Amino acid sequence: MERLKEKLNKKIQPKRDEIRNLVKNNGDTVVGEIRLRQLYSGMRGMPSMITETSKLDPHDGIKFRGYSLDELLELLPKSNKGEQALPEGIFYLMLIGELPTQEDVSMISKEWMKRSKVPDYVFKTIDSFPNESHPMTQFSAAILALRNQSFFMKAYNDGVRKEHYWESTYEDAMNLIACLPIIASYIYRKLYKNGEYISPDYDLDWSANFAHMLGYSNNDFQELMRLYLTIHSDHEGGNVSAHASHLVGSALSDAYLSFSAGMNGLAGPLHGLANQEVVKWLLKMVEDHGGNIPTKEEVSIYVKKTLNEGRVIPGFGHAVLRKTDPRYTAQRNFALKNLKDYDLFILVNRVFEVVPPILQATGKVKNPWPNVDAHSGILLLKYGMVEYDFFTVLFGVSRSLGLMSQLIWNRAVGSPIERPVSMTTELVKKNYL
Ligand code: HAX
Repeated sequence: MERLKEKLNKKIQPKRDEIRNLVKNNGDTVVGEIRLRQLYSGMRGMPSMITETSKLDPHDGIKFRGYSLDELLELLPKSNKGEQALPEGIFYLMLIGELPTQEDVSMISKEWMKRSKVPDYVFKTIDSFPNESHPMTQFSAAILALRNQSFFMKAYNDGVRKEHYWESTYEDAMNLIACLPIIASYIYRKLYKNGEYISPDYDLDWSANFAHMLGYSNNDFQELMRLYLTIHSDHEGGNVSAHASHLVGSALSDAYLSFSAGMNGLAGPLHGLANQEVVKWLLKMVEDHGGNIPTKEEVSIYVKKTLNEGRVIPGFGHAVLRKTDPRYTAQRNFALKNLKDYDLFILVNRVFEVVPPILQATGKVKNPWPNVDAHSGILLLKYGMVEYDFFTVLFGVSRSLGLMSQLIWNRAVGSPIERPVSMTTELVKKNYL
């Protein structure tokens, strides 16, 4: 058994015992109450599942196994070619529950390199899509095609015992994560670079190799990729991509089915697709101002016009957060250091000053502050990646780290099939009013 799997193995039985005892001794403890309004408002605030990898606090933002993003960007091992934390490290933390050493992260980089073998039929699946198909459609379909290699599916068909489910799920999860940069970069090069593909460089870390296969080999872009793939990796269990992935996985669907489901949720404009929507919206604003960066007053008029058209301001608001997203701040810090004079960064800052009071004034928006998607796109544009309809795929590659850690743990502790109860309005009125 490889070292990471061995380490995980040692953590599993104590966790199973902990959960069994907790439920046995405290199973009737009430952990929340449900209001009628929550049934009609997307289950906001309802505690309904366990996710060990990370927890979102409305005011403190995301914590991964108890560590804030700021702390982790300091504490996680870095590449020897830069200052950014490596996403391999956050994966280790989410999976094992401890901070990794430099040796741990290089073990993961090597393991993913070793596992990054994408069968030909997956490329053929991608090739069969017309170029007009959104990159997320092609990404999700390619993940499904990859499913043919599922170790879990094979083990299940061979009658594996429940307590061993996690082992083949671990194999699938690691293989899937390893293959995603190849699949994503293949889609990118097919759509935008005349199908001129770039072979992996096996000496690089996961992010730098991904940047290299996309066709961006300069150090700054690789650093951006490390940051990007770290900060988008997980956002507890209730967001659409995590929840969709969890739900589908709970039926014992394998890692490929479960992750593809998550990606279909991420592809929605209120979730991960918001990163492309932000760029589209910003560029249209510039275009409408004759190619110039609009003034604060002009931004304000533009924002109000968007709202009057019955549209949302992309990149602002959140279902849980009630302050500026720390992932926004992490990207802002990167921009301040590396591209502070970039005109679109100046525009993003202007939008940040203008939008919150306008959203507050509507009297209905619960969180007027920017989320992760308000910032990510312009960083990529600055380094020459201008094909913004691809940006959600980058988000998806990163999200695999969280969703796959969650799935492995769900299998390890034997999480049951998810089956909440739905109501009818008639029943709500009859039984509760
Ligand atoms: N612009 C305009 N109106 C907004 C808004 C925004 N950015 N954010 C919320 N609202 C509106 C809602 O549409 C809702 O209006 P109605 O009552 O007329 O339906 C009202 O304010 C209350 O919404 P809320 O409770 O504050 O927000 P929700 O929890 O319902 O929704 C969303 C959270 C993120 C979906 C929402 O803020 C939004 O649509 N934001 C813009 C899209 C976006 O940036 N999405 C990415 C979110 C982060 C993420 O998942 N990244 O992947």
